[in-house]
Amino acid sequence: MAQRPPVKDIDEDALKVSKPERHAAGMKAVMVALDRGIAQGGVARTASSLLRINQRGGFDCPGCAWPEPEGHRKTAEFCENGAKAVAEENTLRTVGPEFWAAHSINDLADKTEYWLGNQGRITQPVVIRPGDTHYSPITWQEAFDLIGERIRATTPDRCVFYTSGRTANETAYMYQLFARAIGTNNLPDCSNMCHESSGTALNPTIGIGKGTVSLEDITTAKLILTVGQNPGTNHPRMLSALADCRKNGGRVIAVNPLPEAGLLGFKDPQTVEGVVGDGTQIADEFAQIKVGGDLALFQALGHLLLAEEARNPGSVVDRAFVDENTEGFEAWAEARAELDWDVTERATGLARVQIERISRYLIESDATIFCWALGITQQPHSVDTIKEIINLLLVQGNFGKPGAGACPVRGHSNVQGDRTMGIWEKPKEPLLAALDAEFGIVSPREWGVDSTETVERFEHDEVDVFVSMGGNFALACSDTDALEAGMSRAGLTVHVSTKPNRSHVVHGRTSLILPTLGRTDIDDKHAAGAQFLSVEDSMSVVHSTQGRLRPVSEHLLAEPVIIARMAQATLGDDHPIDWHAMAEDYDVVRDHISRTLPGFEDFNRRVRQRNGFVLPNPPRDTRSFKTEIGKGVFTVSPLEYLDAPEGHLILQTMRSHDQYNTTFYGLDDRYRGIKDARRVILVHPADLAALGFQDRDLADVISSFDGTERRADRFRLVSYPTARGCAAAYFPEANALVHRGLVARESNTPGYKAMTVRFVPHQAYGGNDDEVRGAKVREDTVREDGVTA
Ligand SMILES: Nc1nc2c(c(=O)[nH]1)N[C@H]1C(S)=C(S)[C@@H](COP(=O)(O)OP(=O)(O)OC[C@H]3O[C@@H](n4cnc5c(=O)[nH]c(N)nc54)[C@H](O)[C@@H]3O)O[C@H]1N2
Ligand SMILES: Nc1nc2c(c(=O)[nH]1)N[C@H]1C(S)=C(S)[C@@H](COP(=O)(O)OP(=O)(O)OC[C@H]3O[C@@H](n4cnc5c(=O)[nH]c(N)nc54)[C@H](O)[C@@H]3O)O[C@H]1N2
Ligand SMILES: [Mo]
Repeated sequence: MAQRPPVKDIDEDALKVSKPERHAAGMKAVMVALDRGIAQGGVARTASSLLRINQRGGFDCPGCAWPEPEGHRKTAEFCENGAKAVAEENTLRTVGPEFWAAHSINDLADKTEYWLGNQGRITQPVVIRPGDTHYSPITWQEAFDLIGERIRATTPDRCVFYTSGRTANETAYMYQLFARAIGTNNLPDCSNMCHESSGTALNPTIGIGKGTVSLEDITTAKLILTVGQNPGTNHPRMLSALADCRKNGGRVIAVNPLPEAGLLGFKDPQTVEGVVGDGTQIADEFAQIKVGGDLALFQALGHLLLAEEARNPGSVVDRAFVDENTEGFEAWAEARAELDWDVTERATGLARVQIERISRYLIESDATIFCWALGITQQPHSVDTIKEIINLLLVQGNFGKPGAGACPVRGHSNVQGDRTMGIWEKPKEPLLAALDAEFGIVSPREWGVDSTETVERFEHDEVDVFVSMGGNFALACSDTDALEAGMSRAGLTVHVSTKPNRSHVVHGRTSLILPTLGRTDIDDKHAAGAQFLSVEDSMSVVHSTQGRLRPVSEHLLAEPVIIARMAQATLGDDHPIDWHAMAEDYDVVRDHISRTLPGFEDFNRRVRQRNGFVLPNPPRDTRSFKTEIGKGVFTVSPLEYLDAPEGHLILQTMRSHDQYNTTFYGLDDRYRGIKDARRVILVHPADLAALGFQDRDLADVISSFDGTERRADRFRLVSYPTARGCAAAYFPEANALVHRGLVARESNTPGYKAMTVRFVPHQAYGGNDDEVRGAKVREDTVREDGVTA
């Protein structure tokens, strides 16, 4: 199956490549951030919003879920990419009725995400019905009536309620309540595609699906391993914490197939040295691992720790902790007793000496933190890999003491909070029982569908109503072609959005776009006055967030109001849940939360405290583990890694520096030296040569899985210092290559970083690349070797 890439509005042949940078941030980052803000929203709006990011009484940065410091906050407690996220939302460009009248669906189908997102904020609700060629305005009431009618006309299991992780706590709580009041647990969310593997590994081993460290721990750790993440781009404020850790004498080890700028070095733009100096080195050790080789690395480290313990009893294993607080040590130790170094080196691509050196760092440290993100969670064996991280932490007693613990670095700014609020397709009985008692409803007990299962539902025409609370499901999930085709056959799709995106274009037979307020917008159309919302960061801190900017249109509704009115239109006015009261005053929602969710007692008072409050975290607070057996659990996993057959590479997909998931701020990936293009694949020069290609060649990419192939065309191969045998492309351009069956076992997270691919020279369809593919072939594209491409 070939994907037709909508490339008309991006001239991919404008690609420029320069040397990757070694430092992240610095003055350039500040300038880029200000430029983007001013271009979108003007000087005053930019200044007003940037000064409120992550400040008390301000709004939580919609960029990422990294926490804010408790004590002193800098005037500018944001990063280049947070500022870009805010600029994107603050834009004064608008998408009103004239836009929808001017652009038919066929026209929009040819646009890239870059173009769509750049059109601006959606100003009023629109609808498209069977036979229509264009979206056209609809009143809010008509839109809600249509939704209510369609939900009532079908069965609850044929309705799906997707959430993207920007949704605030109160909103998420109302949304899951709505789904359950209708009678379904079909609550897939972006977490299914993101850190689901982390929760799946952590719950049975440490009894909580979240990280166990605080921001202070990061700065006081003796050793931090940052594995499978690119903080310079995706969590830039994490770099100041890592730099502080090093200043305090801690060591940082980066494990990544790519030499990411932020991992190697950092210039803190908040300090004078950071602006003009050479910057701080971040990683003491860079382990350039093969994609999917982490489990092999961690098992080898376990082996080396145990070998040292055998030589030097008491020097490595925290005996008291292991005996008292854990279970399963002996079985794990037995499984790690033998190690095949040939296999380890082949699986990891690392030399034995380097793995031994890393093991010594571990042995020398009495306070170790493992940080990880998607490089770990989007592999077939992700859950086992994360369980192996837990084994390494347990054996040295790295829980519930300063500077130690597990740190899954979350993505969307409230993805963790959404799960806490009950957005989960596999809810636990205590949550459902509490909802039933509080609201007098009977929540369904049958589990619902996750993201990957939703793709299958679409494919088998089993979705009558799909509601998307934010996000861009069509592009974010796997198997783009099948998903888009399936989505466009669904009965009704409802997108609660801020800006146009691809999901609006490959919509259901009837489709609604409902424009909403963003994080930075003021939410003051309530009898009870202006409202605030709350979020939970990566380290379980719950705090308030409140926008202050005047929205670009008077027709926007706040997300809680949209949910309440959907619910009223669906369930009628005599339903036991008082939706109106919640929509009018978010304190009412918080009161419900405080009575139904553990850890939220007295929510309304505590959320108004200076720094909010921290949710209970038994491993961190008391070294206790609420697992089935009440202890931390060592687990034994068989070795697994990715091995591409001859002529193939393992392809990972990742974010560029200029994107927020499916939203593109620009076309540059500055730190990696890629400019003005996105359909590129980074390949090691030796692999390129071995495969018979040259730098900048155009290729079509074929992925294979389970005897089937997927194809995505016209990518430019770029010679790049990635690990051997691996390649890297950008998300979402490469999602068409991800077979929906390629998932992490147990968590069902797509294997976005685990594809087996081969390249073939790009073939122009019908011999005319320009006409059929929509891409311009420029005469003046000259490769570095002087050959005209
Ligand atoms: N500016 C910005 N910030 C963001 C986002 C954004 O798009 N833009 N997205 C947000 C979201 S939702 C999320 S989930 C996070 C994502 O944050 P990250 O996890 O940092 O996101 P990716 O860009 O997917 O980068 C994955 C990293 O893992 C490495 N990697 C790939 N495969 C492997 C492997 O097998 N082993 C190891 N050790 N490493 C591997 C890649 O080389 C890359 O450095 O960021 C959040 N923050
Ligand atoms: N190949 C590949 N695929 C991936 C990944 C990968 O690494 N590789 N990563 C996965 C991950 S980690 C994630 S989290 C998902 C992301 O999946 P999603 O969360 O579904 O996607 P986003 O691109 O973040 O959603 C962007 C849209 O959200 C809307 N939006 C923005 N702000 C708001 C708001 O305040 N309210 C509302 N209602 N809408 C808003 C805008 O209309 C915008 O178009 O993608 C996944 N897909
Ligand atoms: Mo994510």
